[in-house]
Amino acid sequence: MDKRNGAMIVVFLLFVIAEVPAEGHILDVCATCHINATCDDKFDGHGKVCNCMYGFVGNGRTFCLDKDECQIGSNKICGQHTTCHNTYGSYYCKCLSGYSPSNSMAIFIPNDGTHCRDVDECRATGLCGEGAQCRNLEGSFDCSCQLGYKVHNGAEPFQPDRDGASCKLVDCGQPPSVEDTVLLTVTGTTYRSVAVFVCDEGFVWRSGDNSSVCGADGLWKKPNMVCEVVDCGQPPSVEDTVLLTVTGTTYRSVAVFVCDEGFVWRSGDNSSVCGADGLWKGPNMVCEVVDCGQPPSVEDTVPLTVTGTTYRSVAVFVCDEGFVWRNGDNSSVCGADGLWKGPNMVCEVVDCGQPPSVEDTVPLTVTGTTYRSVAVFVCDEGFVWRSGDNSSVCGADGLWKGPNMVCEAECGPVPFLAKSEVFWHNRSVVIHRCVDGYHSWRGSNVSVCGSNGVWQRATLRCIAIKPPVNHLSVLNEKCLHWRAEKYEEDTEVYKVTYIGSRDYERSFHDRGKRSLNSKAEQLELCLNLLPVTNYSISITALSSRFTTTITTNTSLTVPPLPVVYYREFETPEPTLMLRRSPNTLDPISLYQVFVHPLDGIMMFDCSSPTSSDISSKTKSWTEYITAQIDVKHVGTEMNFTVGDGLYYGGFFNAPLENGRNYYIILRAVSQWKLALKGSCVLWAKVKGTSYVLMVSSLSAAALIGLVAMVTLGAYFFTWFFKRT
Ligand SMILES: *[C@@H]1O[C@H](CO)[C@@H](O)[C@H](O)[C@H]1NC(C)=O
Ligand SMILES: *[C@@H]1O[C@H](CO)[C@@H](O)[C@H](O)[C@H]1NC(C)=O
Ligand SMILES: *[C@@H]1O[C@H](CO)[C@@H](O)[C@H](O)[C@H]1NC(C)=O
Ligand SMILES: *[C@@H]1O[C@H](CO)[C@@H](O)[C@H](O)[C@H]1NC(C)=O
Ligand SMILES: *[C@@H]1O[C@H](CO)[C@@H](O)[C@H](O)[C@H]1NC(C)=O
Ligand SMILES: CC(=O)N[C@H]1CO[C@H](CO)[C@@H](O)[C@@H]1O
Repeated sequence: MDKRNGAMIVVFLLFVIAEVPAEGHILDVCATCHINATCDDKFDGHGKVCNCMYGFVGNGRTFCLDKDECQIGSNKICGQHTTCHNTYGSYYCKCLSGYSPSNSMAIFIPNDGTHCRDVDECRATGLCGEGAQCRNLEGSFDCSCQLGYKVHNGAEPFQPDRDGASCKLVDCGQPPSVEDTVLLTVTGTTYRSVAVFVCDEGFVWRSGDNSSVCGADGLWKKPNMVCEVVDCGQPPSVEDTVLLTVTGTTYRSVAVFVCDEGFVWRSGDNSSVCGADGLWKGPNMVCEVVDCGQPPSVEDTVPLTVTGTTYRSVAVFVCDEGFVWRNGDNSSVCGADGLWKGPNMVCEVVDCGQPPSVEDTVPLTVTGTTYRSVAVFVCDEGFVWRSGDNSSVCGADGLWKGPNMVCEAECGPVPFLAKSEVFWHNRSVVIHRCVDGYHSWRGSNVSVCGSNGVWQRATLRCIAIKPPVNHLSVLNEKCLHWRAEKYEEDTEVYKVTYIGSRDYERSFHDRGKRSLNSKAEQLELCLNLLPVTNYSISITALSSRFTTTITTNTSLTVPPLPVVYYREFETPEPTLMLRRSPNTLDPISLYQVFVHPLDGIMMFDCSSPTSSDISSKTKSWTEYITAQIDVKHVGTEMNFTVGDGLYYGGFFNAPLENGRNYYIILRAVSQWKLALKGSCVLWAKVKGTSYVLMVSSLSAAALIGLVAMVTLGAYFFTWFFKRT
C-alpha cells in the first residue's frame, strides 16, 4: 500500500467519523458490506455504497460470490495457446505444450502483458538425430532426412521420441556392371561415391560419360558411356602373299595368308590377329620368290635379253648369227614351278646364193653359198688392183660382204685449170682451187680419173675478185649508177637504203629503202632525194653479201612561191593575203615584203640579196624591205598589213606615204650557208589618196616640178595628221 492510498483511507475514515455524529440516525452502510466487499463513496458524493471486491459478483452486502473468469474461454481471458484455471476470487493462465510464457513463469495472469510464444524446439541440436533436419512448427516440430539419408523405422516427417524413427546414410551397394566396360575405381558405396569405368580390352570409348555416382535415391546413376569394339579394317596387304581366309575385321579376328603364286614359304607365322589397338599383328611369314636358275640353252639360238631368273622372268632368244627364224615362239618364261617354259622356235642356216658379180673383177674360187662361205676375186684384164680386199664372205644377213677391191685404169698427169692450183690429190682424185685474187663462181673443183683411163676434168673457172657493186656514183643529185660484178646470167638482188640529215634541222630524217632484182651489168636507180640534205646511201648485193656506201648532198633549190592574188588598193594600209603549203625547206626559208614606189619604169631584181643598190640605178624613190617573215612561223595562210608601223624580222614596216603609188612585191628566199635562192611575185598595187588625186590632175610636166614640194607637203600632212 503506498502513501496515497493510505492518505485516502485516512480521509475516508475521517469522513466516516465526521458523518457518523452528524447523521446518527442514518444507517451505517459500510458496516453492512459483505466481508468480500468494499465500501465506496457514491458517484454523486452523497453517501456510501458496498461493492463486491474484484473477483466477486453480488450486491456487496448480502453476498459476493466467486466469479468464474475462465468461463468466457481461455483464448479470451488468457490469450492464444493457453489454458485458463479459475481460483476463488481469481484465476490464472498456463501456456499450452510447445509454447512458453513471455515472462518465463509457469503460471501467469495476462494483465501484465504476459502471453504464450511458440517454442523453437529446433534450437536444441541433435533433436532429430544424425542425418536429419529439424523443422519448427507452430507449437511443435518435425524431422525429415537430409539428402543422402533415408528414414528408418517410420516415415517422414517424424519425431524421434514419439515415432521411434531415425535417418540412416544411403548405401547404393556394389556399382553396376556396364557392357563392354570394366570398373576402374570406386570411392565407396554410399551417397556421392563415384565409380569410374573404362572400355574393356578391344573396345574404344565412343561417347558418353565414364563415371557413375551413387544417388540420394540409393541407386547408381548408370554411366552412359558407349564402347565400340575395335575394328582393324581390312587385313594388311603383305608383299608376296595373298589373303586366304579372314574371320572378320574386329578385335581378335584372324586373317590367314598364303604365299603368292611363284613364291614359297620360308619362315614365320602365316596368320594375323586384330589387336586391341586396332592394328593387325602379323603375319611375319617370309615368302621367297621361285628361282628357275639360268635360262635353258637352245640349239642355233642365243639368249638376247633375260629379265632375271625368278618367277615370271622372261628370256628372249634370237637365232644365232647366220641363222634365221623359221617358226615358233622365241621367249621362255620362268614358271611358278621353278622351270623355264619354252622357247620352241626353229632357226635355219642363212643362204647367200650366188656370189656377186663385181665390176672390173672376176671370181676365182667359191667355197659354198651358206653363211660364212668365201668367194675370192681378181682384177679383170687391163685393170690393176689399187686397194681393198679381194674376198667376199656370206654374211649373217644373207648378203655377200665384199669384195671392196678397187681395180683401176691409169689416167696420166693431173689436169691443169687456168688461175688454179692443186689443193689435194691422190692417184684417182684431184681437188683444185683458185689462186689468190681469183674466185670461182660455180662448177666442180674435183677431177676424177675415169674407169676408161681419162680424167673427168673439174669445171671450175677462176675469175679475178672484184666487188659486186662497182663505180657507184650519183647523177643529178637523184640517180644512182653502178656496175655489177657477177657471174653472167645470175640475177643479183640489191637492197638500197638511204638516210638524209640536215645540220640546220636536227629533227629531220629522210629514210628510204628500195630493192632491185636485175641481171644487168649497168644499173641505175633514181631516188626521190630532198633538197639541202646530206645523204648516206648504202647498196647491198644480197647474194654476194657485199655492201658499199656513198654519201652525197643535195643543193639548195628555189623555194616554192606562195599563192597570192594580185590586187589593187587605195588605202595606205592594205592587208594582203597569201596561202602556202609546208615545204621541206621551211627552216631555212623566209618571205621578204618589198615596197617599191611606183615612178615611171619599175625595175626590180629578184636575185639580188638586197635590192639596195637598185636605188642608185633609179633616180626615183628607192624600194625597201618593209618586212621579213620566217616561213616556219607561217601557217597555211597569212595576212599582212603593209605600213602598220611594226617591226618584222628587224625591218620597219613604215607607213606608206599618202598620195603615192606603190608596188608590193613578195620574195620567197631560201638560204643555206653562202647559197641563196629566191623567187618573186608582184603582190599588190597601192594607189595614192585624195590630194594626190589633185596632184595627179596636173600635167605630167608640172608633176615632175612638184615632186619635191609634194613630198614636203605630204610629209607635213602626214606629220600634221599624226599630231591631231
Ligand atoms: C598357315 O597356317 C595354318 C595354320 O597354322 C596351316 O595349317 C597352313 O598350312 C599354313 N599355310 C601355309 C601356306 O603356310
Ligand atoms: C683417192 O681419194 C678418194 C676420195 O677420198 C678415194 O675415194 C679414193 O679411193 C682414193 N684413191 C686412191 C687410189 O687412194
Ligand atoms: C653536210 O655535211 C657537211 C660536212 O659535215 C656539213 O658541213 C654541211 O653543213 C652538211 N649539210 C647539211 C645540209 O646538213
Ligand atoms: C657536199 O658537201 C661536201 C662537204 O661535206 C662538199 O665538199 C661538196 O662540195 C658538197 N657537194 C655539193 C654538190 O654540194
Ligand atoms: C585573213 O583575212 C581573211 C579575211 O579577212 C580571214 O578570213 C582570214 O581568217 C585571215 N587569216 C588569218 C590567218 O588571219
Ligand atoms: C463470508 C465469505 O464468503 N467470506 C469469504 C471472503 O473471501 C475469502 C477469500 O478471499 C474467503 O476465504 C471467505 O470465505
